Amino acid sequence: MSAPCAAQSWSEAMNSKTSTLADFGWTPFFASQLDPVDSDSAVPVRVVAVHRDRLHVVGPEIDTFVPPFRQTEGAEESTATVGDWLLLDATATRGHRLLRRQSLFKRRAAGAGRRLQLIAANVNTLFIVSSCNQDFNPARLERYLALAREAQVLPVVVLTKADLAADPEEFARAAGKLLPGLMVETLDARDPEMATRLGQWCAGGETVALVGSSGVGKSTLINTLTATQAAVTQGIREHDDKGRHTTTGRALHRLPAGGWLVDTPGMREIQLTDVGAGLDDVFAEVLAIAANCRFRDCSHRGEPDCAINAAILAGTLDAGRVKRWRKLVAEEAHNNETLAERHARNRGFGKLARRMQAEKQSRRREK
Ligand SMILES: Nc1nc2c(ncn2[C@@H]2O[C@H](COP(=O)(O)OP(=O)(O)OP(=O)(O)O)[C@@H](O)[C@H]2O)c(=O)[nH]1
Ligand SMILES: [Mg+2]
Ligand SMILES: [Zn+2]
Repeated sequence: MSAPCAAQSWSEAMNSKTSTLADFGWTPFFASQLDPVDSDSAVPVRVVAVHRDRLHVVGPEIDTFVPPFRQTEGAEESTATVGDWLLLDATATRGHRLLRRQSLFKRRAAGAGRRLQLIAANVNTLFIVSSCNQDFNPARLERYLALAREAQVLPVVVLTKADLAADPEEFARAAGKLLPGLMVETLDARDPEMATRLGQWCAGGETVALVGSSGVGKSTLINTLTATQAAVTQGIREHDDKGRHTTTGRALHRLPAGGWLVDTPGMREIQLTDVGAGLDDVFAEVLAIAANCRFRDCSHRGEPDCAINAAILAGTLDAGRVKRWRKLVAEEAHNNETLAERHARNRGFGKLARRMQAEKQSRRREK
């Protein structure tokens, strides 16, 4: 399984000559996708960075560049992205098959066409970072939770600046209420000890990503998590395929604990779009109650026999949570409305307005 190696091979960076596929995040889920015919000749590699004209892929004893890869012509979602597992062909110089993903962060670009952007695949855990201060905001956390659910990634809420708060546990309790079984950690992001606290999600073969608003301590966390491998965050010199040296930032960073950290601009800019199913998950208890409203299309704004209203009055459902749910559902619907649908709706409205205008005029003539 040898291939042209870069100046500083990835396996060297891994500090071990006996690295296994599992160190790179390989699991039985991926192994089960190999055909018997594949398993002898296939070379599984993980995509650690996507450049315009090539993919940086690594695996045990392999660290190389291959051309961009799309499994199915015309299917954007089948384009290899950061974190993907790709089978190389027998020459180990180009992709041959993209393995099915365990999870996927994607987003629709704003504007006409709303092009699909793939952000990261096969992430296990999403650290949702907020602080024990005025940044703490249940609505924002719920958005990120919906995003994690939609992507099929385990969310963990990381509340930084615990050292500055009078009662950090108060924030942890509030966060814990947002989703049954939600894991919440409060910590000082600058404290090297916290790497141990987050260790279980950063261990060998695990892949983590971070989201959170500006100033909450994402960079601080990354620095603390990667402290003993400062070089990794600075980008490592590599040969490009023409033999020259270039310095490229990797999107997937190796953590000293053995895991992988996603650090791409896309992840930093991710917003809430296309998360319908994720929203239903995060607000499952609200949906369960709404199922008991008398009207299927109840807007829970004072209709008779509204179960949501009743639950709020009975004190079993938080009115703030219902408000946030309604807002997110409306936003989601707006985001997902295609341009064509928006035009159709506007046209429909125009037609209705014209018809009403015409009727009004004919009534006037009749008088
Ligand atoms: N006391 C204390 N300060 C922290 C903690 N976490 C972050 N900070 C400080 O908060 C400031 C902002 O932290 P950053 O790590 O730059 O925040 P960020 O999330 O990367 O922000 P953006 O890059 O703008 O998105 C820095 O001055 C950090 O030193 C913490 O847990 N405790
Ligand atoms: Mg930062
Ligand atoms: Zn209702």
